[in-house]
Amino acid sequence: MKLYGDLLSPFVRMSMVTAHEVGLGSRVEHIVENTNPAKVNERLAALSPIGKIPILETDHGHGVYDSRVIMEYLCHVAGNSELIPHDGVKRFRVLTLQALGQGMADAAVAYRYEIAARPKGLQWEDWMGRALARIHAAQDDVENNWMDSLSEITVGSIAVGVTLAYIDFRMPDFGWRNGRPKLAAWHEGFCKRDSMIKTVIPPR
Ligand SMILES: N[C@@H](CCC(=O)N[C@@H](CS)C(=O)NCC(=O)O)C(=O)O
Repeated sequence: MKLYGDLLSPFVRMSMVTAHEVGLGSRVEHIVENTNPAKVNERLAALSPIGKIPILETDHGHGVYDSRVIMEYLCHVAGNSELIPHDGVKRFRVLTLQALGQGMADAAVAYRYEIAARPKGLQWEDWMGRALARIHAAQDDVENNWMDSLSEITVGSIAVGVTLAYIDFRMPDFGWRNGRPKLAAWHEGFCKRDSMIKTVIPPR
């Protein structure tokens, strides 16, 4: 299997962390591929008309995307039913936590594009403010309502943990730990996991 993308993308890193957590780290070849939201990347476009990273190319040459589907695919290949439990109540709790972590990543990436990629005259202040508000609301929700679920390694805890690491890297002054001591303590431990150490964002 090949996984296309840059570990700087939280969605790519979530996929690679999942690969390591289910024991497939050595079977997934990571191929560094960058994207620009205003340009087509032909290599990625051949595997996905959407052209966003990550994309996983299976051993049969099929493209699997997006990160949510890749994470499930990896659990399926590994025969792992812990990261996405089968049981109804637990399953949808985990999948909702994953959506919460990925929604936070969507807002953080959108904010980043707005400040780093969009020409100054075209930036929209209210829209950027809304993205930041979404990130804060997601973090408050995790602190207040999801700490029990974070105690287990699932696609939900991976999505939240990797997104917070992305925010630390791209928005170091965001200060998300202020007023969120439980989340801060949990994240410190999460970042020490082997899967996080093996996927650390290369310096640039
Ligand atoms: N929902 C997608 C989001 C992926 C995504 O937004 N990837 C960004 C990088 S972080 C990307 O490829 N951007 C390039 C583009 O928008 O063309 C997923 O979960 O995989």
